[in-house]
Amino acid sequence: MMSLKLYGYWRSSATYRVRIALNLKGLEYEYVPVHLVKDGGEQHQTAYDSLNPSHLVPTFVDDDEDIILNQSLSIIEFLDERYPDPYSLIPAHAVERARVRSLAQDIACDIQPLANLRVLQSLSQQYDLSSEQTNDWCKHWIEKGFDGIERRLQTQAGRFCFDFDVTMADVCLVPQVYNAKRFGVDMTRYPLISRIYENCQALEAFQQAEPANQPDAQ
Ligand SMILES: N[C@@H](CCC(=O)N[C@@H](CS)C(=O)NCC(=O)O)C(=O)O
Repeated sequence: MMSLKLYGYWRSSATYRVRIALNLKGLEYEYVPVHLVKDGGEQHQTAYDSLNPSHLVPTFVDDDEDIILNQSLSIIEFLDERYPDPYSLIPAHAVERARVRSLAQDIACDIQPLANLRVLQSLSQQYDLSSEQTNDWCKHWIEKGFDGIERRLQTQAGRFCFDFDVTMADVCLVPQVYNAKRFGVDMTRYPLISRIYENCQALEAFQQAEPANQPDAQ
């Protein structure tokens, strides 16, 4: 029996980040789908509540070690420290580490939360926004975030966000681009982000983590 489990949803960008990291580390894991929409959302039901009282995916579980973790960035950092091979997703040098973390947070803290399902549900149910308006809302915040990231990448990007190594920043960027496309963001505005996205997509670890390749994909 596999001891590593990932509770997630195919289209969740936070889950997608952890899938990429697990694949890059070459770790086998059981993927446990949590349907975020069906029956009011399985993330709110008792079975999942005991694992993650925040009612968000992903949740990472290691049964052998009795570890239950939420927050994709914390899970990725944990995996990076626990399984340093075949290479680190967070560099050793203090300044580089901080730069990788800040780019990851540009996405995970400043973009994704604004387009989260519960935010969109609140905009439509409490504030009566149409689906076209909530779509525009998501596009607006993704574009604001990408405008800054594209400019920052001009000073540092190589094959990936930081030169020639895949880092936690790329692991966050790719799912956010997937999400941006879903909301109709014009990616030709972001040539560097697009180039890095394509370079990552050439790697098997990224391909296998794609939403369409998950067992719960619809
Ligand atoms: N900061 C969290 C974000 C988690 C999160 O927002 N997950 C979304 C899917 S990407 C979710 O579970 N949404 C369910 C809901 O809004 O009800 C992380 O990085 O893990």
